[in-house]
Amino acid sequence: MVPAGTFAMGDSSGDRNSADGETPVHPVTIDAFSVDATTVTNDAFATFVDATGYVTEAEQFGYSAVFHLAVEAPRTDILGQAAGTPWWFGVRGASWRQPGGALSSIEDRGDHPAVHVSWNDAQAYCEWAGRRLPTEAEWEYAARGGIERAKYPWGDDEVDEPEWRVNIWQGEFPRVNTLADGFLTTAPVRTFEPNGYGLWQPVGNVWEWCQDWFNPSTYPSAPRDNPVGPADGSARVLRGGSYLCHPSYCNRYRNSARSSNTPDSSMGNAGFRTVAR
Ligand SMILES: [Ca+2]
Ligand SMILES: [Ca+2]
Repeated sequence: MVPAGTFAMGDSSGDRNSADGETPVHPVTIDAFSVDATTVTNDAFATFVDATGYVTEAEQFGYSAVFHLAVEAPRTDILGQAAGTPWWFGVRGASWRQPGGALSSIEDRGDHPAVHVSWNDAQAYCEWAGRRLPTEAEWEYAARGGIERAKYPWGDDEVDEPEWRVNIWQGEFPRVNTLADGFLTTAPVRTFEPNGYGLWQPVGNVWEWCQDWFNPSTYPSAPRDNPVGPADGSARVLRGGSYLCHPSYCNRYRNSARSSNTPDSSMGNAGFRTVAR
């Protein structure tokens, strides 16, 4: 359980991306809740699919977004590159079952996060599990692990002090990854050390869907008591960054960093964890 409490939500370290609306820092009070120690694994997602016959949106659409160095598919399955982010390929057949495309599988990745799951897919899993996605405020509160105003779940030490603490990108993004942390794409969910509330890898590894609609201008007037985000919007909140984060490209592997995507989007570096009250 994450205990009830009040915390300072937002960026206190000065590393914010202004366009993402990480400030002002404001006090938020959260009731106690239970949160998964890890993101939902492939094994857990398979149990859900076996029980329900659920078909993910990536499987319905017939393709999903795969990082170029992670593609394991025939060339003819590569449908194109994303405008502005040419390291993302649309790959036919990519899904949670085949995260790199048709020539890949999750056979040895049962304890890796389920990826290529959309916000809508995550909702379906939660409904089956009798749980729900965290609100953005719950996510940040849980990620902080009880340490006030820190940059990371473990405090303010940098990510490689004294050794790698998080699965992000090292080297020259997006072409050369030195793999100093050991992983090009996903790591098993129980890698590195959990934070003070027992959460593994809230930052890094995979982005995590939150319940809220995303709006970068809400913090100045956000409710302070168990906020649930804007009433409507077009994109859902993603938190925590992923194995593709790097200071030169995406320094969002921090407690307060915010991102978003449309609720039917799926990609090889986003998953989710669930909560309940
Ligand atoms: Ca890595
Ligand atoms: Ca994460």
